[in-house]
Amino acid sequence: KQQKPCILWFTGLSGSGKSTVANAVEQKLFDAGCHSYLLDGDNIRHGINKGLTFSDEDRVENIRRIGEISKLFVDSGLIVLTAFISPFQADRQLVRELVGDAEFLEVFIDTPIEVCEQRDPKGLYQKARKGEIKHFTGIDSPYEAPENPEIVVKTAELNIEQCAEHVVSYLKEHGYL
Ligand code: GGZ
Repeated sequence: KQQKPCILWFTGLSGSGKSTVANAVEQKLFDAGCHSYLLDGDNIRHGINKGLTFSDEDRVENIRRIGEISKLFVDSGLIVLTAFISPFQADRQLVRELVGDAEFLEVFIDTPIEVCEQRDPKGLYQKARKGEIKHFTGIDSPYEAPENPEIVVKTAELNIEQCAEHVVSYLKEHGYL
């Protein structure tokens, strides 16, 4: 199966649907016979990045390391999916420069914060509002939306299947699949 290695760099607020859409895209890639790898909080923040906090400084380091790891996987021929808030434009830009513009596809999971807060799957927004969690993205820590993302996904308007199909269509139309 032909595939052009690249990174699908998902970015968006907590509860925006990054992991959900990334998982659905990965399933579609698998069904199409592609080799891919998904990096997310479960295999990164609990593993190699254990010990990093949610301070601005540690978020920068979190994303830097994820960028380096992603590059290794891309070099090995995989389609890499990453699902991190990655709140800072400058850090995402650094990863883009590291892996190369043609290999870096920024996927903005564009879900309004009101919707994310309504979903609140882990009750984190509620805790952040009460001040029980500090530096929570969108509440008392910034999120810088992408200025020129390759792909925009509106999870409040489309279902998961439609969101995943939108991403896969981009890959097909631009010669990655
Ligand atoms: C944002 C936090 C925080 C704070 C814990 N701010 O919805 P989740 O739970 O499963 O995903 C969020 C995850 C964010 O980790 P990332 O590595 O993606 O962040 S970053 O890219 O900014 O480094 C959330 C949980 O961790 N979480 N505390 N203060 N999200």
